[in-house]
Amino acid sequence: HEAETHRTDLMTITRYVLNEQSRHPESRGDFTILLSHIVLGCKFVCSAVSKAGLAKLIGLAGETNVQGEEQKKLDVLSNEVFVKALISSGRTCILVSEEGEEATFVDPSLRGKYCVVFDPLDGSSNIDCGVSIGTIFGVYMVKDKDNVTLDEVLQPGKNMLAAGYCMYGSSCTLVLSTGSGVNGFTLDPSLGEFILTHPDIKIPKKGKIYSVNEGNAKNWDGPTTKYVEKCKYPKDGASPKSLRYIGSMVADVHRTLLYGGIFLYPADKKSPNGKLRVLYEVFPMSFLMEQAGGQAFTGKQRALDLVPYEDTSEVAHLSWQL
Ligand code: AHM
Ligand code: MG
Repeated sequence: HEAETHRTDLMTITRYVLNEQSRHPESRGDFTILLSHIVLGCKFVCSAVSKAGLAKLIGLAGETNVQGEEQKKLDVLSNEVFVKALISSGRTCILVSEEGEEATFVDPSLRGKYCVVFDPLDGSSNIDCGVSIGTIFGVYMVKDKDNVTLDEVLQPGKNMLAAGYCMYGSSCTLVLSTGSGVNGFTLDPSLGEFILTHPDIKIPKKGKIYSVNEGNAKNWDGPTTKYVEKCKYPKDGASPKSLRYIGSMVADVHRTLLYGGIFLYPADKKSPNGKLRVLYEVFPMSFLMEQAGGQAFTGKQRALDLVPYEDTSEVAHLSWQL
């Protein structure tokens, strides 16, 4: 049957978001435009990452090219591409990137109503060995774009309008939530389009996997140590859980979303607030987790209730409960 071998009705990410938008008659397509610029950034990074192994040969980020010129590192390059794409969308007013020391305030002539917080290339320790890495982003909306201050992005994660990540792995997958569930889109390289492949993602109710950097165990607190011990030596006769840890948050979270289980980066004696950054790591991922039916906690409270401080290096202990 032809329809089974060749899908002929392709739900692209743009078509999907336009459909969603048509349910809000007041919407004027601004989010669709913003998203198409985020998607452009993701496609660029995907292409650059897939060529990274050839860096020495063709002269890519972080290496010296054939002309002997030092190339920009992949994370710096990715950041520049995202910043330029977001500004040129004409729909943003503040950008906060993991790569930038300070927030970028968009020139009034190009200003729009969205604030975007993002980590353009997360999982830096995995870049040079070809392991999955990703981009993480979250979107806030301002009330008055002509009068913006940093306070617009120093809001709890529950005020985000949308969040997502793109994973550069065996395939390039973009997972997005605009506040009504979570959907996954996979890049078809021959079309250059993200196609809906994972509609309405829900995290499995039970999972057999825990995901944590156990190398930090000597610095953990009592409850964390006890929890992980229980994963390995369950008292109730259940089978022990499996450990999977990539060290790329996007990949570890993606697996957790699809297979279930728990991912955690607990606080420890060395980093009393944990390692992950609230604004562009914890919030977007917690937003997606909740939208997929899961939970995200700091150990003390719901992660999305945290209020970030002006210091954008603010971090939090994060865990997703089973
Ligand atoms: P990065 O922004 O320097 O890449 O660090 C963030 C990454 C996350 O993707 C991942 O969850 C974590 O660091 C892994 O840290 P560790 O290597 O300490 O386990
Ligand atoms: Mg990061």
